[in-house]
Amino acid sequence: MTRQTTKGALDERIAAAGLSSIAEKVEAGERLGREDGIALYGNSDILAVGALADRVRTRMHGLRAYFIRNQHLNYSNICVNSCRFCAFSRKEGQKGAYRMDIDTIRRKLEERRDDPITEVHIVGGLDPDLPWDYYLEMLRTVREVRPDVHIQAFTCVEIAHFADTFGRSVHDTLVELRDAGLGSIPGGGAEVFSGRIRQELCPTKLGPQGWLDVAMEAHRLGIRSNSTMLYGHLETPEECVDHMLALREAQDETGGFLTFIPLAFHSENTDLPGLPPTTGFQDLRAIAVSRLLIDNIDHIKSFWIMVGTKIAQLTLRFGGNDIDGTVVEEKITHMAGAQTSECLSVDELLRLIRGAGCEPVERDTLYNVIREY
Ligand code: V47
Ligand code: SF4
Repeated sequence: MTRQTTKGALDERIAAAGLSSIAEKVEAGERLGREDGIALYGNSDILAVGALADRVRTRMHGLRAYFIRNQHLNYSNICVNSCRFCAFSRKEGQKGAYRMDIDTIRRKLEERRDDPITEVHIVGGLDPDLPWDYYLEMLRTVREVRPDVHIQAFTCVEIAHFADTFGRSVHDTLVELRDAGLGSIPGGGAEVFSGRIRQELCPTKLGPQGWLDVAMEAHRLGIRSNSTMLYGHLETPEECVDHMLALREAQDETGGFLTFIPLAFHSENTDLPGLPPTTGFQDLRAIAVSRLLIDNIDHIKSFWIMVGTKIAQLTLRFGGNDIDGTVVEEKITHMAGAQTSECLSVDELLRLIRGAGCEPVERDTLYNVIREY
């Protein structure tokens, strides 16, 4: 079949799915609205929705698919909050609680000193007993052991916790962290911005405006950050669309978000037991709709740890252009029952990307190209 006929067949499919007017906007590069987002969420023809998202993805990135060599470090799971979706956090003294001292962190980094990673990704609980110096020391230690790696550390929620606990402004907190080695901020803690969901699942957590304020303050200081959305629990399509649009609006103002990552909820060991795992359709839809709605964040990433390698591979032709990286030692999803391995080799990442008909590109945290394969 010629390329033209394939396109014709796809157009017919998109029309049959009732998506012609959205497709026209997509072709014209016109911004989609809230109603479009809701219609896309409600459309059961995932191939048609995915085809539209793939058009945008190929327009922006061709067939390039990014990955990174990184190491994750979850330094403490002791947390003042008790988010109902979280299986990772513990109270001090509770079974399974842990806190890494600086020597342990140093050892974990040294164990992988010979791996050519370009990023250390650090996330933890809101530990009430760690002093401010601990965080600065942690960053300095990473810099000392691996002077060349980019440190992506501390979600907006952790940064707001530091500011509150240590009596500093968010601005000063960020400046001190940056001076100690912080390069950028991971996207966690955004969850779903809906007030209803926050009340139900994480009432004491930093709210949506607080999360956005920290991210935007960081952007104004030149510190880039990621963004996320936790889905597959109690959220509605409307709440997901509103979440994506709030991120789009913030991005219009600062341009500081590097990527958007939908995070698939895992219910095991959480206070939401029995919620089924997300389906393949849900995972693909979150990627596709986000690619179509969030037109100003360059990259859409699927986190293979959460959706599994098979779905992560599919997302590359449903709007996604990044499948994260080698990872190593992820705790947050595994404590919630994720069955995925804790690391992937570069060969496996290359095989997944090539198998999807895409071109592997190794990147650094800021999406500078390290190597094209
Ligand atoms: O904020 C918590 C989520 C986030 C569960 O920036 C859960 O590249 C699924 O920040 N099932 C923290 N998800 C992780 C995070 C992250 C992860 C991957 C990539 C990036 C990035 C950042 O994990 C939390 C929350 O949204 N989470 N519990 C759970 N049971
Ligand atoms: Fe604490 Fe984060 Fe878990 Fe909430 S999601 S309980 S803030 S570690």
